[in-house]
Amino acid sequence: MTSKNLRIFSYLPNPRLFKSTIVGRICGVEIEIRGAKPNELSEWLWDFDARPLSIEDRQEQNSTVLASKGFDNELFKTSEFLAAHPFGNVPAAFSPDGKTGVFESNSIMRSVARIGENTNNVYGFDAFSSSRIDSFLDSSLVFACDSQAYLLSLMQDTLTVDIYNSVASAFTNWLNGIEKALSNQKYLSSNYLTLADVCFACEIALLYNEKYYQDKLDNYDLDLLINPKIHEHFPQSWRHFETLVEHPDFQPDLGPYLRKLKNLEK
Ligand SMILES: N[C@@H](CCC(=O)N[C@@H](CS)C(=O)NCC(=O)O)C(=O)O
Repeated sequence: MTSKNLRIFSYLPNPRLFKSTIVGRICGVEIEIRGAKPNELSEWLWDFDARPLSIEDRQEQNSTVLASKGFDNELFKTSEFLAAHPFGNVPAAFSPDGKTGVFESNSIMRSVARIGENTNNVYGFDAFSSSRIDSFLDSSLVFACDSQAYLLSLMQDTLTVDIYNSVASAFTNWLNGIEKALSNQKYLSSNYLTLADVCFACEIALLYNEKYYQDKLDNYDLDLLINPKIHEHFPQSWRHFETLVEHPDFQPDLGPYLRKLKNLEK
């Protein structure tokens, strides 16, 4: 039996949100999702009761904040939203009563595993195995910061060679660790599937968005980070990613998302 345990507001689709929906499937946690396409969120009230802005919402304007990361327009964030989410980002999760905000996609995913009572030890089985999973999540966030700067610069047409070099080096460092981990065991943190694998697959799916901007990279004579050489340099990491994408709990999110991106193939 499942019950709605968590509400998440986000732009859709969003691989950072998929971390939670995949773990929701594994752990039998039903998640209430609110949101719309990225360019529609400037017409939404950012609140626990997130919704398309009504005329009254617009007049009230109890809080309006200039967008900072990934949005060009003004966003309507209520003061309650900003109290629950001091960094003001999406995905933004809330406890069912709206009183507790949980932010950062890795932490939102952890909260889903905790609500689902850690089915199949997806978040480890003792203090050390759980902390080891956290270690993978933290090292993924280090890469994700560079990857976000890179993708936003492609979107906003502000890519520089420094940004590219920084993400390329972060990607190599991250995958070196992933490759090493997979040389010892079947999954990243252990011999069974954990949050570390979910995070890994979703961060790669997000990076696939660089494909939309291939022409801009061509202008600078730069390669896509996800290029055919990846298979040669990081064979186990890539096989692992491809196996995870086919997993029945991953496929409903990652399948359609990646199919759309792969249709861009020349
Ligand atoms: N590391 C964060 C990234 C979240 C994030 O930066 N979200 C951006 C969109 S890509 C956002 O909500 N920006 C709204 C703003 O800055 O006002 C996570 O994994 O949740």
